[in-house]
Amino acid sequence: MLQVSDPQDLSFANHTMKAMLDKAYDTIQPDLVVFTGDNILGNHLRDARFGTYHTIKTDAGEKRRMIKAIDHIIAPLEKRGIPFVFIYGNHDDVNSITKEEQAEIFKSYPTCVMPEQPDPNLDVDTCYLPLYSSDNAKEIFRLWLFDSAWHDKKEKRTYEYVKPEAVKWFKECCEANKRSTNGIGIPGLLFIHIPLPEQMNLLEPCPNGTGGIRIRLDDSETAYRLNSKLAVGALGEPPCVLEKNTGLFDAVKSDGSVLAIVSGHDHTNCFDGTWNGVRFIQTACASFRCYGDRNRGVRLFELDEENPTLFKTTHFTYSDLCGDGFLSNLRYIMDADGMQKYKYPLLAATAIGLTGITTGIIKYFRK
Ligand SMILES: [Fe+2]
Ligand SMILES: [Mn+2]
Repeated sequence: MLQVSDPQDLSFANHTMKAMLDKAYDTIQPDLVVFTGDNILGNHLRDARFGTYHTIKTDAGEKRRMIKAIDHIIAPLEKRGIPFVFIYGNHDDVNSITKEEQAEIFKSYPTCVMPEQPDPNLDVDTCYLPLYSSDNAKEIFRLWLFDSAWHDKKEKRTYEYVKPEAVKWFKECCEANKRSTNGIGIPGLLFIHIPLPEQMNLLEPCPNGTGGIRIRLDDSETAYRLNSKLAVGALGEPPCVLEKNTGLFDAVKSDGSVLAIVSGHDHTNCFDGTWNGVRFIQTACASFRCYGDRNRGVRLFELDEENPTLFKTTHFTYSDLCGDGFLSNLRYIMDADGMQKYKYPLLAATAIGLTGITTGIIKYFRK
C-alpha cells in the first residue's frame, strides 16, 4: 500500500504533482492508498488563482471547489480501480464544510473503502480498516486511522490533539483484540497526520554550524539533528508535533500490537526511527503547491501475509518516480513551490536568449 501525505492542493491542481502520483500508481501498482491528511488545501479554496478576480464568496461555491480539489486526487485511483482510505490534516476542514460532508464526497467514490465510524463520539476519520488473509479466512492486519486536528468553525481556531475519547476507544479495541486472539493481538500500523510529541525523542542537540535544524524551546534556540542511533532519514524542519498529549503513545506502547506510528504534516521531514520500543515513520509531502523539498514523494508499505509483522517500507521521491534527467528537473523547477529563485531567473534568461535569437534572425534577413 502507498501512503500519500499532504497532497494539499486546490481546485486547479499542480500538474507535476499529478504526474508524479500517476507515475507512482502505474509503476508501484498499490493495492491500497492511504491519504494521511492535508489532502486538500482547505483554507485556500476561496482564493483566486491570480489577484482577487474569481474569489469565491459563498459556501456553495466553496463546496464546488472542494469537490473539484478532491477529484484531482481521487480520479486517478478511480481510473485504475485502486481502493483508498483517508484521514484529515489541519488544512482539510478550515472552511465552511464539515468533516462529515467532506467524508461524503470521498465516500461517493466506489473505490473508497473507509470503514463506518465505529463510535459517534469519534471523528469520521477515526476508525480501523481490517485486512484479511487472501483466502478471506481471518483478519491478519489492522490499519488504524486517527484524526489529529479539527477546526472550530465558530471560534475559528484549529485544535491539534487526539481526542481522549479516541484513545479510550483504541484501548478498548486492543483489549478486545487480545481477548479474541488468546493474548497475541493483531499487528497493525497507525496512521495519524500530526506526529506525536514523543517523536521528538528521535532528535539530539548538535553543535551550531554542523547542519542541524534550529529549534526554539522556551527562550533559547538550539540546533538538533536525528539521533543516528535511533533513526535514519532526513530532518528538514523542526517537527511540529501535537500541541497536547492525550496518551496515545502510552496506549500504543502498553498494547504492543502497533508496529509503527506513521505520520505526515512536516513536509520536509522523512525518516524512520524507534524510541522506547515504538517505531515512528515520518513521510514527506506530495504537494508541489505548498512548501517542500526534493523528498516530495510517496511511501510504500509491503506486507507479507505469512509474516505481517515484518513489513517493509520504502520512500520514493519525485526523482525516483519521474527520473533525474534535464526535463524532469526543469519541470520540478517550474512547478514546485520554493523554486521561484531558480524559476524566474531561468525564465528571464530564456526570454533574453529568445529575444537575442529573434533579433539576430531579423538582422540577418534585413541585410
Ligand atoms: Fe501539510
Ligand atoms: Mn498539516
